[in-house]
Amino acid sequence: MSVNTDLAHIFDEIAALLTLTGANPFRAQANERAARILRDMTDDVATLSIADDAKKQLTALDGIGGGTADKIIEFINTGKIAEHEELLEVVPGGLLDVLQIPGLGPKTVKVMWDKADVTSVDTLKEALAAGTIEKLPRMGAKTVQNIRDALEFQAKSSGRARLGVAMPIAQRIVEHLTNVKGVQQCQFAGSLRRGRETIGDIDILASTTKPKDIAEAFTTMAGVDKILAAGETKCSVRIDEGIQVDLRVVDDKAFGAALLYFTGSKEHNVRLRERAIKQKLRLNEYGLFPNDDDDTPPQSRGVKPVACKTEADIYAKLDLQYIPPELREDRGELDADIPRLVEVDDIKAELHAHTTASDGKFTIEELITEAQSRGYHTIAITDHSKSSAQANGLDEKRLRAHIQAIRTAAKQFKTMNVLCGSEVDIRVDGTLDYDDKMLGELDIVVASPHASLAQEPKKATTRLVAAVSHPMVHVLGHPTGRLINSREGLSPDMNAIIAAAVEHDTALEINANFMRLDLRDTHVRAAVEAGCKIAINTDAHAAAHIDFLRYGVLTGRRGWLTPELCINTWSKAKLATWLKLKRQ
Ligand code: DGT
Ligand code: CA
Ligand code: CA
Ligand code: ZN
Repeated sequence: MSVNTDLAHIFDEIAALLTLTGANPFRAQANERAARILRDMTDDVATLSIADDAKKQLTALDGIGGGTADKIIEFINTGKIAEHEELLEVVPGGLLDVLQIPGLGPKTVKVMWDKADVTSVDTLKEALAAGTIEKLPRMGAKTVQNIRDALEFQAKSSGRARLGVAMPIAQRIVEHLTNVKGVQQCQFAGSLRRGRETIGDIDILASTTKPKDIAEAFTTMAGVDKILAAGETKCSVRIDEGIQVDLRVVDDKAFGAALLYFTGSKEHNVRLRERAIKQKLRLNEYGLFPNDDDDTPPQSRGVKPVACKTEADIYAKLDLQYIPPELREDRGELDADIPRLVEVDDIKAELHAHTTASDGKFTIEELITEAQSRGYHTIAITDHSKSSAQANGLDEKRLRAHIQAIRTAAKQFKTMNVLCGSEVDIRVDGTLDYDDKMLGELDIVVASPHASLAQEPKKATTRLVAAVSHPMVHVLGHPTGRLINSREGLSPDMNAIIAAAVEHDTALEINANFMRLDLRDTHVRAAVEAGCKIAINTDAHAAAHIDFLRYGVLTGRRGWLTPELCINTWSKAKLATWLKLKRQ
């Protein structure tokens, strides 16, 4: 897989470099297409291209021409592509970093390079400071401000991987290590286990009877880019995705104590240790021990721990309820009565999903079938509204035809409650993209902001409060419009929105896509405390997106969300009744 990813990366760079040299756009597009095909491909291109008929096999793939096939074979044989190397001699490599800045495309970067001598992020910063950028053609004050914001945001967010990127990697590694001879227990810990929206590094714990074997298996596994440390109890590697992974080998009998310690957060651990001391106990990564005021660590004196095998044992001995990892942030979890939190298996309805009518990949039937196969009782089909032209949003005429098509398709699915809905744009002034008559013809309305996401906070508050207060709106979709690590989104007064949502009985969405996770955990917590209804939706455009549900659920749990407040967990009848209340 890794060769496919490496090659895709190079084809993307070739495309960008070609645009920067002012080459024919078709050449760049061909390279972009090659990158996309390589990323989507499940076969390892390295095995294809060593076959005798390599070129024939490669060109048989849709979208790969002779030139691209030659380049793939060249890369497999030599480890590089001459065209790429030649382009890098003409175009400063630093411009590729400039292209990574959100909102900056090759055309703009080319102008900056030609007219303002920008060759890297640093020279861009200098040019911004000197005021040369805003004098460039077609470069308004707003664009310049956007570049400044993006640079600042990038500096703040650098170095943390998104939850949905880190999670599959960690699961793959845990599975790999679990199969190594001698391994007794293996689990990921750290911020990933707590379900944070971004992850600094991946922490993995294992116990084993053969420490050398697991260290060997870990440092030689596929995807390791660099070994940072390789000891018997701790190994660290950097993997191809640029993420650091730490493996700690711990004593099987005290696995729970180690898991508790390395799950953190650090602040939660501090609270637990304080509590232990008050109870004449002492907590560390080896266990919970009697506190005998001897400075030498108890485990090295053979002192028998009070608890160490499981986390549950330790919480119990500290007279605490078991605290789920998602709550371990020192946000009052030691002093609260912890409710039963929402779980993935509780979810029985998807209330925000797209079909080919707008920008989704599903037909109506495919989407309903997918929801049915997940054991859901309800699926809402919510394609985009007319203002989202880039997403092929529907005008009234197309929407009415779509409603008819959905009603017809739904007849084949007797047990499913299929809802005709819309993800209607919240315009910049808070008005909606369809009139009340049109909205009234829909079973469910998810109102979301898509454009003007750099709006000042006061205006954003007014805009979103108007949307949640609208009598036809059931759910406020991805309320801030942020994209993790790439776009800040709106910064409204969330308490005002929550208050309006409670007053008008509108649900706020946790968009489960790991790029969004919007509402974020802290907003969910505030909403839950106010008794606000919450929807967890995947906003699925394709089948794989439905699996993002878990990230939404993790975010909900971090916000102390119970099944009662999460409308996607309700029974078919209860949900249907609530939806109809807004149609009376
Ligand atoms: P990250 O990686 O920045 O997203 O956040 P974490 O929470 O995964 O932090 P990390 O990887 O530095 O350490 C993993 C856990 O190990 C952390 O949550 C708690 C524990 N830990 C690490 N260093 C300390 C420490 O100095 N004191 C305490 N009490 N715990 C620590
Ligand atoms: Ca970590
Ligand atoms: Ca770590
Ligand atoms: Zn959507």
